[in-house]
Amino acid sequence: MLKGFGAKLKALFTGAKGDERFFDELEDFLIEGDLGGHLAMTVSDEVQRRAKEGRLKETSDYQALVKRLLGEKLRTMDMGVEKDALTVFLVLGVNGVGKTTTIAKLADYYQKQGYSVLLAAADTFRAAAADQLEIHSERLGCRIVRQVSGSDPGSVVYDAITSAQSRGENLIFVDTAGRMHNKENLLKELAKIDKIIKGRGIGEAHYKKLIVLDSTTGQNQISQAELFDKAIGLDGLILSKYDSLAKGGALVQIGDRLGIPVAFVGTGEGYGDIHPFDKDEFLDALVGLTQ
Ligand SMILES: Nc1nc2c(ncn2[C@@H]2O[C@H](COP(=O)(O)OP(=O)(O)O)[C@@H](O)[C@H]2O)c(=O)[nH]1
Ligand SMILES: [Mg+2]
Repeated sequence: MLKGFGAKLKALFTGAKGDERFFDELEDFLIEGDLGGHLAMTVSDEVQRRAKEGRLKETSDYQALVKRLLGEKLRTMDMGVEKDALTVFLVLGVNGVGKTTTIAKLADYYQKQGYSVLLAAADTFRAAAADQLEIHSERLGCRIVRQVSGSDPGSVVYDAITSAQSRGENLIFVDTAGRMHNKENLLKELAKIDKIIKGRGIGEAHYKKLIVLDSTTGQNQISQAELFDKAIGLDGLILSKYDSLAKGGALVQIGDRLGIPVAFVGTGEGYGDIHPFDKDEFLDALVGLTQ
């Protein structure tokens, strides 16, 4: 996994350094690490430039440079939530990426910090979706707002916000459909939900649109996210299934291409398997600065 990549990168820097072949090898290695051709070339060229200037001496100088170059491509975001206001997290993404599971994990994460959490079952397109969310709400001991399958997702969101406002709850997670009869329908529906949330008086500071991306599916995730971003605008992304990901470079590539900050990383199916994205720790592991 990540460690293997970092260890190999470190070994590469420890070995032959100066010749042309080394920089080709470095570029190939970065491509294999899922950084994508463009980023791999940029990084390898910059390493070559600095090496020729004689500014890279130790193995750790190489690692630190790559860390810095990749770090420029990744943004993080503050996912702190105010206790005396209502915050809404609208969770988006195509079917199967892990939206519902991620919501359950985040509900647990914030509940443990003392927040009151409400789940809104706005994926009314799939009959089983609200049931899946309800099972989580029972296990976690938090409230859920749901309606019969096929009902208007916007109305679920409206109900949820009204209900949370009257009870003074802190945090709503809105579970959304990842698929409808067609893409236009889905995006239109999401735009409607977005309008309802704003219309209920939830200001920008208390409203985050988060897309869940399945880290095992790579490239086509990027175009999907771009579509959602264009339709309603994204504030952050959550990488799911990071436990099954072979290489960490994909995250850098996704962050670079989308320019959207990384909020959380999901690393398994259990409630505890979600972590705020720690850029420094991630990059240290990626370039082999931690063992
Ligand atoms: N290994 C792993 N599996 C995950 C993770 N997040 C979600 N899953 C699994 O991915 C599948 C789809 O998740 P679900 O939440 O139903 O996706 P949704 O359609 O986007 O709501 C389920 O089998 C989840 O258990 C993760 O971080 N790691
Ligand atoms: Mg779901």
